[in-house]
Amino acid sequence: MSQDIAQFKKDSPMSGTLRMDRMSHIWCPGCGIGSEVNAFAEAVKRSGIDPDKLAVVSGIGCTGRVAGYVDFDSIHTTHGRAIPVATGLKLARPDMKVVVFSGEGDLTGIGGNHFIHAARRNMDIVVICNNNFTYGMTGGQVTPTTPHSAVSSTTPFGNHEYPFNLPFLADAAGATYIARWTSMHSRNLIQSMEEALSRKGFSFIEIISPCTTLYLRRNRLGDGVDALQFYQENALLKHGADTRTLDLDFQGKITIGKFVEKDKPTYIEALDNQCVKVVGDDYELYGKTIPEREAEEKAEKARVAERRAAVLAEEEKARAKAGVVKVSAKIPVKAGAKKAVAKTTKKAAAATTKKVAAKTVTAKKTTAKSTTAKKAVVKTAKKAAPKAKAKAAVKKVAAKPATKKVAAKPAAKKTRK
Ligand SMILES: Cc1ncc(C[n+]2csc(CCOP(=O)(O)OP(=O)(O)O)c2C)c(N)n1
Ligand code: SF4
Ligand SMILES: [Mg+2]
Repeated sequence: MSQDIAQFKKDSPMSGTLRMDRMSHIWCPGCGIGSEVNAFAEAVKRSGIDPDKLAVVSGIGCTGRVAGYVDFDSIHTTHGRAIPVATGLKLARPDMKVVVFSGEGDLTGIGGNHFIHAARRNMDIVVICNNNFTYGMTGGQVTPTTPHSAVSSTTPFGNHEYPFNLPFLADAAGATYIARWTSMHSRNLIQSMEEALSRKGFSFIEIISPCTTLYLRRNRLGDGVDALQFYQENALLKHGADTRTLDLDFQGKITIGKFVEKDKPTYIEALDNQCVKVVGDDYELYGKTIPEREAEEKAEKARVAERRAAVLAEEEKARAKAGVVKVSAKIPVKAGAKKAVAKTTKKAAAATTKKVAAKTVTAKKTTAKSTTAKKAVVKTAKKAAPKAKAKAAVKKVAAKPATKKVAAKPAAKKTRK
């Protein structure tokens, strides 16, 4: 490695969360996995979680390679077994945040049984599922989510099976946090991953993602950029949507958002409750009583909050320096809440515009005495006006839902030979 590249890797904003020494990665150009990993690294950084208390488990597949690129403890385990390995890890180290990052084939094909039982138990893990509708690594075979009629190497005349609606599957099985995004929705993804990392219980995030080399090419859907444009034009934001309505058709609309967020005792909490009933308050897990473990948890939570506040303050400083407006907020589950956020953001935008305008007027009043001063004021006012407009525009964008309802771009045509 040349000295320059070594320095570049060392200076990368991702070093510390991603293993820059292992770059470049194996993923194809346009594949969605890279941006998802980037979003994950960003979410971890912002979450305030101690990197030494985070573990990532992946199964086999292109997505399974994620475990090899994160700079946390990680396990690249066997096909379909990411969830049982993560479960074992969580039971052995309840103080750790355990994340599964795997493909839909790994998680819901060969690993489907583990998936539903971990959700049923409300196992305290975060499951991030890269859903590219195909077994990417092994040559583009049909998976449990391949849309009806899509072409794959094992369904050359079109898939005749009915695909899983993953959010509904997770919901029916008992998951307590469920969201779906596409690999294009980086900002939502970061927020959603941050939320999932900061809560307890089985959290499931599905990410619709392009497998450019096998799925897109085989279905004549263009390249990675075409896929992102398709997501942009066909994603419908619907927080709190009924998970039964989230089926995906071949090149149809993609409902995205946070659909479920609820509290329920986790597997370990339910076990604790049961054991206290049987053994009494002397019950211990790993030599610690429940109040002792709760105290430790509380102390760790305070440390996480402190680290998070420091990271956000740094970000705020950088934003202020660059003149960028803050847009982050907790994702609302209901559409009504979303409207409220939009309203508040719009109000804030109007207030900022007024403030800037007022500043300009004050400057005019106080300094416009001499002709040169007047000239300077005109200059300032001219400068301030587009700035105010730009600021208002940025806020306006923030106030809009992350995606717009756009008239369906004709689905990229699937022509078969
Ligand atoms: C027990 C077992 N069966 C089959 C395989 C072959 N195999 C490796 S990866 C893979 C598919 C992975 O698909 P997915 O999870 O969707 O990940 P992607 O490559 O699409 O990211 C299969 C079938 C294996 N490694 N082990
Ligand atoms: S084969 Fe598909 S899933 Fe695998 S890296 Fe390439 S584009 Fe991504
Ligand atoms: Mg896949």
